[in-house]
Amino acid sequence: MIKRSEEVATALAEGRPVVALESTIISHGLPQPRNLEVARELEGLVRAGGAVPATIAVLDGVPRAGLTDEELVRVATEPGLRKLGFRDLAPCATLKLSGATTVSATSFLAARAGIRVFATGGLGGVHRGYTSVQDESADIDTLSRTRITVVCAGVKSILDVPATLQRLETRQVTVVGFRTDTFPGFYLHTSGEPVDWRIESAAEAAGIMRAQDALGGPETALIVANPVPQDEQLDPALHDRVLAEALQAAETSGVTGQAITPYLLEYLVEATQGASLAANLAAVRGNTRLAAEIASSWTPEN
Ligand code: PSU
Ligand code: MN
Repeated sequence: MIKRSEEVATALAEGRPVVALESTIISHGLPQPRNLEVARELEGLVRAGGAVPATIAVLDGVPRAGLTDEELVRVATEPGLRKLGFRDLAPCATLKLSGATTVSATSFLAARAGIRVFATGGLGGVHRGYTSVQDESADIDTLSRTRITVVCAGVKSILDVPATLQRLETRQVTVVGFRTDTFPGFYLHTSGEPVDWRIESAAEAAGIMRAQDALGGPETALIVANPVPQDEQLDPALHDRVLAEALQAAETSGVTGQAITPYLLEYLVEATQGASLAANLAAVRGNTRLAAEIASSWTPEN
């Protein structure tokens, strides 16, 4: 059902490191035409880190792990590409449609394809105003039942961060800070919320993955929370001001459901004249490099 590219299949068969990359960030999270450059750049960063990139998406009903450049172009430019969570995979396959995969669908497909490490920007989570709209990203549910390591800069700061951390605790998802004692804030170096565990190296992340397997129990994820460097973060005052505006604008225009995350991200890019985009990209780049390092530490031969 999942089509692995030859390069990805060979690397996995030979026990060489592979890093999964998601496609929603490309199709729905970043503006065109920059998104295609970024998609290519991220694959290059994985290679530079000694691993094989496996960008994941569904094309003409076929879930794929590892895309050709032509397929990457489709993900970045095809109009009307769907945004797919795990629950959307079966209908998309049956109707032979194409879509970009979120953290939830990417984690599921990566694990099924035999890939253990995945890099993204910021996870989905509990939205502000949860008590009235009950919008909690399916990312959390999938991570509570999928054996995958996700390297991210925390959860998107458009969310209710403390509520999201609480949900991750309830759902038994392991969260560690990479060289930090506080949970990163996506565009911001820190969200100010404490994180219970701190690690200093990719080798320690790989050690935790082995311990997860040795312990058994529910097949939960490991979140490696890697902050955007302080000097590349979005100015916190600008962030807070523009985010308040964005949330207000979303409410006024009645945007909800799947559309809310892309709406807010795009609003921030425009209102900060690209500064939020720069911080987002810095975060994703750092996560991709670290994911390649973790994948390299984790493979059996190392
Ligand atoms: N990280 C980014 N940009 C994004 C996303 C993550 O830097 O666009 C995407 C991921 O695919 C994540 C999704 O799974 O946003 C969450 O969407 P929702 O809140 O609708 O579950
Ligand atoms: Mn949602």
